[in-house]
Amino acid sequence: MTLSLATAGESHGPALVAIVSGLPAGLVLDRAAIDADLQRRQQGYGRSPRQQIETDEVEVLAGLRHGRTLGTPLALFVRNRDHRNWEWGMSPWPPEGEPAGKGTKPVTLPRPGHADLAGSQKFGFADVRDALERASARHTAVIVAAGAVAKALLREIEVDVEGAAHPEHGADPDAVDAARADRDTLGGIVEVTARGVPPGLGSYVSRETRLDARLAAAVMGIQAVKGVEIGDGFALAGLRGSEAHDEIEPDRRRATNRAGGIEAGVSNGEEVVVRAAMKPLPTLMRPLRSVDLETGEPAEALVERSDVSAVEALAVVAEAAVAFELARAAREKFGGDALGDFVAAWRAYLERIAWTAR
Ligand code: EPS
Repeated sequence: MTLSLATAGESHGPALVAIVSGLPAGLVLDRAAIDADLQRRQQGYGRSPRQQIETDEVEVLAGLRHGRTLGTPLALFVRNRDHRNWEWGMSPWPPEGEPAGKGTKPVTLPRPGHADLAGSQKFGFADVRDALERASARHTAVIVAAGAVAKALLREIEVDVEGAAHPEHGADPDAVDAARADRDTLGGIVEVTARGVPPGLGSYVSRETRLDARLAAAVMGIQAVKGVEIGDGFALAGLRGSEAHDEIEPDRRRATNRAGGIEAGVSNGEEVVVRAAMKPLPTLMRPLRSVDLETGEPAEALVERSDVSAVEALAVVAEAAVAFELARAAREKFGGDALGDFVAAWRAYLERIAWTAR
C-alpha cells in the first residue's frame, strides 16, 4: 500500500486539481484545517498583489463522504479566482469573441531563472506563456491541500510536521522592503521538523526507498528550491566522526540529532529535520538581459506582477511536501485498507520495538 499524488493546473487557468490515491477508509478530514493551511501559504510578507485576488479554499470532488475518506481516490480542487481576468487568454477551448483581459498577447521575452526559455524550447512554444503557466508556484496551493490531508493521517499515528522560515535567513520585512525599493527579489532558507516519526520508516540503499532521498526529492521538487539538507547536512562534511554522530542512550534515544532523524536512509526516532534553500524569485521589476524570441534581438526580460519574497509560503509548502512523503512511507510500512488497521499495525510495531512516541 502506498500513497500517490497527481496534480494538474495552470496558474491563470480555471483551477488546480490534485488526486491523492492510497488513503485508508475512515480518515476524518476537517475542511477548516485544510483551508487554514491554504491561507497560511498565502500569507507572508513580500507576496504579490495576486494574493489579494485569491482566497484559496479546497473543494472535494471525490473520495469523501460526510467528511470521511472512502478509501478511493480523493480529488481536491482549488479554483483560481484570477481566471476571471484571463478568461480569453487562458481559455481551455478556442476562445470566442474579441480578445479581452490578460494573456491575449504572446510573451516572447524569457526571464532568466524561470521556466520560460527551457520550457518553450522543450515543447516548441512560440508563446512563453504556454510554458510559464504550469511552471508557476501557484501550483503549490494543491500541494498544500494534499499535505493537509497527509498531516491528518499522520496525526493518527502521533506524527506532527511543522515548517518555518529560518530566523536569520528567512527574508525579514526590512530586507523585503529594501529589495522591493531596489525592484529586486529575495530567497531564503526554510526548515521543516517532524516530531513523533517512529524508527524504521524508509530503507537503505535505493533512492526509491531511502527516506532521506525521498524527502530531498519531495522538497527539491518545489518551485525555486535549489538546495536541500537533512539534519546538519553540509556542515557535517567539515567535522570529525567523533563530533558528527549522535551517541545512543540506554533507552535507544540519541544524545544529539545531527543526523536529522535519519541514518542509513531509515528514520531513527529523533525529529526529522529537513532544510531547503530557495533562490531569489526570477521575475524582476528591473529585468535582466534576455533575448526577444520573435526577433532574435537582445532585449530585457518580461516584467509582470510578482512576489518579492515567498520564503514564508515555501515553509508551508515544504511542510506539506515532507508530510506527504512521511505519510507515504508510513502507508508502506503499516498498510491497511481501513484507518483502524493502519493504526493497529503502528501500535503493534511500537510494542514490538518497545517504543513510546514522545
Ligand atoms: C509566480 C508568479 C506570481 C505569483 C505566483 C507564482 O503569479 P502572478 O503572476 O499571477 O502574480 O503570485 O504565485 C501564486 C499565484 C501563488 O498563489 O502562490 C510564478 O511565476 O511562479
